[in-house]
Amino acid sequence: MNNFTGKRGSYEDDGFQVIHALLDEEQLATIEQEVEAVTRQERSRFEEGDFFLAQDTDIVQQIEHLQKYSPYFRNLAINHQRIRDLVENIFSDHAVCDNVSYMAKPPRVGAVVPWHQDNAYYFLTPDDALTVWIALDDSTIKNGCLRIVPQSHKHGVIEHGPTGVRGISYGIKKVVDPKSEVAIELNRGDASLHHCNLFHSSHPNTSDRPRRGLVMFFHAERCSIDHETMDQYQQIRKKMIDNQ
Ligand SMILES: O=C(O)CCC(=O)C(=O)O
Repeated sequence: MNNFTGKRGSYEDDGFQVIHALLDEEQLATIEQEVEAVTRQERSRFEEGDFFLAQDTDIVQQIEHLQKYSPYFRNLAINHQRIRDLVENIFSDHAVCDNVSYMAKPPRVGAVVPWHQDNAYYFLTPDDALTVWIALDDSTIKNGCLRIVPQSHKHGVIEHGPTGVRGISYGIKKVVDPKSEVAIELNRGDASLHHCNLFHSSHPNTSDRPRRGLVMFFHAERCSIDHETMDQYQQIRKKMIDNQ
């Protein structure tokens, strides 16, 4: 495993890119308050598969579709000019935000995220879609930073299957060679962008420090969704959630 600290990556060639200081302290503090406000909402408000506590704790580990539960995140998904400019510059098109999620790894209890490609969840053609992963804490190898395989976005979506992991229920079936992966260490406020076909994962948090990320998924307006495959996946997903 290589440590990519200090290397920014090239979105087009490597399938990822690091953006230093995307958000300032004021914006980060507001995001923290707004995530906190969503976590205080009645649990019954959350749709199935949108809200997960860390196993055997009452600590929030993951919230999907924050934009459904908060006007603040609805607005962030549409109107954050710096994020929008970054993404639309890559797409050369209007960007549509499908999901704003919160992915936390609490100290010592944060779980593994198995290797996956995001387009195995979104079914977009062409594959002009990406994730903006924003660090709310310094994100390091010890606390479970994102790991990626550079250039793995170039060969489409490969076969996925159930992982048994809550939240990231679908993962790449083939074994990923650990020598091909790099860890993306970020400071609080930095972000990484990754292409929707890039292999990525993360390890559990073995440290005493939290590792929280705000994760925004965008697609170019010219994309269309393969609804038939999406419906098949939704049925598999429902079974996976019911079995957990
Ligand atoms: O936060 C993580 O560890 C994984 C995030 C992820 O899967 C994603 O950004 O698509």
